[in-house]
Amino acid sequence: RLGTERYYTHDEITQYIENLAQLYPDRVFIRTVGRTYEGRWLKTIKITNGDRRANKNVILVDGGFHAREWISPAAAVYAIGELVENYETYADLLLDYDWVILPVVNADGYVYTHLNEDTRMWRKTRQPSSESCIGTDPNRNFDFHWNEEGASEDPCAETYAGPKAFSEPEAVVVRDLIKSYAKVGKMYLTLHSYGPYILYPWGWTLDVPDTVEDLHEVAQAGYEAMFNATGVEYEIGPSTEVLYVAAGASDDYAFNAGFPISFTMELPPGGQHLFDPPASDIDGLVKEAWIGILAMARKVVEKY
Ligand code: 0X9
Ligand code: ZN
Repeated sequence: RLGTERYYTHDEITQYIENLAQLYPDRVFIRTVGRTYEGRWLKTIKITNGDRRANKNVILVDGGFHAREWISPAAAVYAIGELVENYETYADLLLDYDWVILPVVNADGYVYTHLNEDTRMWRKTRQPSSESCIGTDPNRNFDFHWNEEGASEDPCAETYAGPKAFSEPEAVVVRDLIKSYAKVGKMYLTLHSYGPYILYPWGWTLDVPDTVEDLHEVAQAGYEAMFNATGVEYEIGPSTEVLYVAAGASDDYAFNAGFPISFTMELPPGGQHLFDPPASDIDGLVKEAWIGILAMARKVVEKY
């Protein structure tokens, strides 16, 4: 099992999930779901109870949309470790639900932030977007209110929406995952930093969905579990109200596609640039986040 004493590379994380599938071939499955711009393979890990039942409900989790938000893949890796290694503890959660986790969506960007101090704060993908600038914000690249408020048309901006919706292969991968689980998917959770926030739709408008009470109830379960465990106070609410309007993001796309629960969970800040908690903070942050994720998943299992 990967520890929480340091941040891992994309290769290490991929190796780890492949090892798990070899160790537990009857209940853990790896699927190659696409390739990044620079040619890295993106793989999901599906965690089941091994009963091989088809069409089970799904909780879909991703991390590493934004390259510099290293605590996000760390939280995804911790969730994977818990679900696989402590699987007896979560038997109730895996009875009718499979978990599908893509720990590092923007693998090219993640690798780039590992190069040196100067590249540490990179956010976007690595596909050239103009003569002079590189990268699109993968969380502005989805074809749901694409390039509307809170997204930029400037290829050099940190929130560049891309030349067209789904110009980024990494966003296409997440789109296809969302679509393939649109019928059975009950919760979509995309891990970011920094907050601490649990954000629910909409993020493209100040309007809220009809089912805002369901969204709030599940988020509240996460809030309470984490508050009771550590005293942390995640702010919960509609994305646009709590944070800002940002159209073309994956959470709104998943919610619109049919996931009744869709959250952006932004882990707490840390470090010099607030996106870079020191390695010594990883353990506390990811364990705390897991308590929240677990409480939200239990609420989802109870409701849907
Ligand atoms: O701006 C983002 O993409 C997210 N915040 S971050 O600091 N990690 O970049 C928030 C996205 C919230 N969701 C929507 N606005 N739809
Ligand atoms: Zn982010």
